[in-house]
Amino acid sequence: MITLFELSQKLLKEKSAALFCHARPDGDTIGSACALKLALKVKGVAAQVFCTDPVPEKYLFLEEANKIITEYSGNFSEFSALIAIDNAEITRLGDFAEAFIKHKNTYSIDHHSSNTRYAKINYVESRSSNAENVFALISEMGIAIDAEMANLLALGVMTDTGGFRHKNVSAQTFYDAARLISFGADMNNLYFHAFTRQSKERAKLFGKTMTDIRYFNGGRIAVASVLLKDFKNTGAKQEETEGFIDFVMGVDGVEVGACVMETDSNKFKISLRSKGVDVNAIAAVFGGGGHRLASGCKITGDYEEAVDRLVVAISKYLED
Ligand SMILES: [Mn+2]
Repeated sequence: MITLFELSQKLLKEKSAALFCHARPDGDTIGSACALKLALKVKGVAAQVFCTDPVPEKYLFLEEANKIITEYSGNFSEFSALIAIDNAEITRLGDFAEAFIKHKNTYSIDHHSSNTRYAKINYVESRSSNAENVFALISEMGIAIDAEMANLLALGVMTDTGGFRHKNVSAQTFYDAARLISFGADMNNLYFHAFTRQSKERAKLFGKTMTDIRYFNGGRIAVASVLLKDFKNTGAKQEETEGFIDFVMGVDGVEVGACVMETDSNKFKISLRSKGVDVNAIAAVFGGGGHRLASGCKITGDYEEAVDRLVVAISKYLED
């Protein structure tokens, strides 16, 4: 693999760069792509950030997030380099994947150990967030980190660690976060926008959903359901159910949690979480998958039947 120093020297020789976030963009891909764009501009490398999907409303408080381009008719040959940011696989680039494959000078800067090395130049370093890789890269380029860059990078660190709560948090995470604060990152404001603030519609849906959590197997399995009528009654959007499952997992005694979301009439998208049981195997029963402690699947049919099938499948994996 290319070293950070070699990567920094190569990038500084580029004339222009198109940076790509991944599909359904999160704070890490947005923050690290926008920060690198600003850094490259300081060194005279013209740069633009692209994303196949729209930026979630909650990140639009950051000026740079508003400048991310989602519709583009060009073929990117006018850019000397294409850089994928936080994309473990080429398919994550969505509509831009084809142009990326065709371009002769491509980079991938990522922190997923599963990265498939689809670019010509791959810099993959396993850190808690990709923002930490970009932070190290910008520092290596000899660029002074300003408050705007620090904020963008801190957003990445914060969101990919679930607000410094996930298992991926290390001393290095806090060390990088501390330095970003010293460069002007406003952690309180970032946290508020990334995790606290919500629409009235979402607050209403959240309250209703948690009031009606259903428990099975003596409370070891919890099922939170969000049906089409709940979206209609509250006015909340499907993407606003993010974080629901995490709340369910905090309930005492719950070992496996499921969030059953009706996406279309009698079509359910299930998110599964566990404190030990292999929910990847449970999701596989329904043709889904993911990780051992977090996975997902889809079930079609009557709601009660869907919950029934799901609970039966989970019960088989619960140890006595
Ligand atoms: Mn990431």
